[in-house]
Amino acid sequence: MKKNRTEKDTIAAISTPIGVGGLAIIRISGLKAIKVASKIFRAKNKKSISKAKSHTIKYGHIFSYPKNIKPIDEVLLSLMRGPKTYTTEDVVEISCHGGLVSARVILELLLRSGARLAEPGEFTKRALINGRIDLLQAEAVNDMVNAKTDKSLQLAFEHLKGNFSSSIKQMADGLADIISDIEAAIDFDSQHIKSLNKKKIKGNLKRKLDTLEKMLREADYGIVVNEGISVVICGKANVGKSSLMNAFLKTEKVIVSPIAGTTRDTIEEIINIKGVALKFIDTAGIIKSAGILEAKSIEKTIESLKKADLALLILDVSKKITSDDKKIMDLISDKPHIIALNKVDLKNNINFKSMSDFLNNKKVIHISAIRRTNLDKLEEEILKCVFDGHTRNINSQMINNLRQKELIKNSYNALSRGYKSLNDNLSYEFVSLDLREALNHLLTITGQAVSADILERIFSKFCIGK
Ligand SMILES: Nc1nc2c(ncn2[C@@H]2O[C@H](COP(=O)(O)OP(=O)(O)OP(=O)(O)O)[C@@H](O)[C@H]2O)c(=O)[nH]1
Ligand SMILES: [Mg+2]
Repeated sequence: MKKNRTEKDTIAAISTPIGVGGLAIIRISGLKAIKVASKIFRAKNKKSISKAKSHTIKYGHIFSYPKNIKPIDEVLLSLMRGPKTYTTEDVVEISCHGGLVSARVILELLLRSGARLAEPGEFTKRALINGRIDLLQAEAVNDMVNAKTDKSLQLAFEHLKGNFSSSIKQMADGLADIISDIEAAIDFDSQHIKSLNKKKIKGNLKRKLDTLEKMLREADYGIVVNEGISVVICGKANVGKSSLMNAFLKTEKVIVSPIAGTTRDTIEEIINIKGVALKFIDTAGIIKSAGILEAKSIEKTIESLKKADLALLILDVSKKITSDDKKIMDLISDKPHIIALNKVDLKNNINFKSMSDFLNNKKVIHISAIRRTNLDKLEEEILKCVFDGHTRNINSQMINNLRQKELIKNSYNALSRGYKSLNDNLSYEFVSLDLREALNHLLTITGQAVSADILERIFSKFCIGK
């Protein structure tokens, strides 16, 4: 990867969340990191930091720049000279008092002193471009920051440690060796081609196919653990959507009432179920002949339905199915969905026949939100809807996003074609073409062969300061 001009700039950003807190950290990286910091920092011992030893912490004050008369904050400054730093460049981190003002003022002073504001993920991007980490590890940095459950953190950390990268690189190296043997033989003569050990090559490719196949088998689980699932709780007014939300949360967080149309805004909460982060979205119920306010709420419900991974349709077993229920059935029919029949503690009045078209032998979970009946079954069904439902042990070769899954799938398919060509005794030229394609997909996973726009897409998901 080539460095462009802006990658030579010295960058700065606040690395901690904006808001009230004990401490805030401002990070600076680049050729002039120490020079820029020295313009606004005065150590208590009055020594300049420009000659300070690497990996040391200095106590002192921040002064405004260019007129450095009055101290602004009392800080600790960590000074790290490249290459043993996060970005491999010179890095300075200033720990100041948390809160809304201090870090922002210090950042402004740094920008005035010659640094430029970092783009989202730019520190990590530099670590990647400077070869300290690969693309899988860069993705893992973001996954660590965004982890919502202990399992997603564990999986991200496996990737960050580089074990997944090593497996992929090992496989890519092995494949490159086979390709070079085959291509060298092709370049010589038929005698050399005959001397290729086809049985050994086939055995080797088969082992690689098995490894890739196992990765693909576990991929959906890894992706769900990493990214979570969004589940929209929908249904007509008063069926008990908010009561179910509260039952999942084990608190009376959402307002519940016997009046139809209680919930107006969508309400989101994350719940950890077997290590998977389920984002439940409680929505306004659909009501016929709604007024302006209800109509706006229903618009929001429809919006959430579009975005969610899964719809959880709640029906009231004590009432007859109405056109409002049917309207929601229409809305979710093309989306993965689960049907829950609520209020099973009450008398059954529901007329299943009127919705037999929609039901079409689908599984229906009988629940009572108020009595917390069968919530475990409902949770199980939700997990089954997005992967096979079996929780697994996290391992270092587990795919955790769609990009990786697609590339592993493409690599697997190309390798399968190459393997088949060998079996069918086709010319080695065909075999090597497919193996080259498989290799290229593997190299894209770790970022050894990846385009600038893909990198941009990946880093745009990062926060500033990481
Ligand atoms: N008997 C019984 N009543 C329930 C159950 N779940 C909810 N209810 C009652 O049904 C009424 C409506 O509950 P909500 O949770 O507010 O219903 P909702 O679907 O969120 O309604 P809207 O926000 O108006 O769309 C309340 O009086 C709840 O106490 C249940 O499992 N059994
Ligand atoms: Mg409600």
